[in-house]
Amino acid sequence: MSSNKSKKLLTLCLIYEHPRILFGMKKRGFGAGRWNGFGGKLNEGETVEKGAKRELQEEAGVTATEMEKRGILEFEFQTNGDIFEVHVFRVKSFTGTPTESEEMKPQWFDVADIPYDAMWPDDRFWLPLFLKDKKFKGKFLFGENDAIVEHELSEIENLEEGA
Ligand code: 6U4
Repeated sequence: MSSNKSKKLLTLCLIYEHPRILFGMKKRGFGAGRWNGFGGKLNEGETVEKGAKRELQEEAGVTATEMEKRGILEFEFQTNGDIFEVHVFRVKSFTGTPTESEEMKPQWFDVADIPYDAMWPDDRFWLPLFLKDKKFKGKFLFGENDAIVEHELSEIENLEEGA
């Protein structure tokens, strides 16, 4: 009967090679119709890094050869009580060519031309920090129509696992 739900861990990978950044148009499921990074849930027993790399491979068809954790974001949805902890990675190098998958249509964008209006509304808060190579931690509370009701965001020096 309790409406308490446990936090679900998700990954989010952004390939950023200044001045271009790769987003995928999500074709189905959670966040469909939005430009997003690549990522998703972890498989059982998988580390966060491994899960991030696997989802990038599955959704964009490329293999990360150098990646770094840049942020941890918590998203809470008032409408259904879902809480996600999203670990955000910067992919600095990769092999392969971004290829459309069943879930995502990849496209390069110039950092001066980021399609914020067609992205999750939190992205315009934290993506500028990501693009400046900062590490960050944040919390976003979403209400009706995925509008942000409350948020906090800070730059940090160290990202501890699971914190
Ligand atoms: P499956 O079961 O794999 O089809 P799906 O509905 O595709 O699940 P999921 O759960 O695999 O989605 O992954 C959701 C993705 O969306 C993750 O990479 C994290 C990302 N994401 C979730 N909320 C976000 C938000 N508010 N802002 C953002 N990315 C978000 O930029």
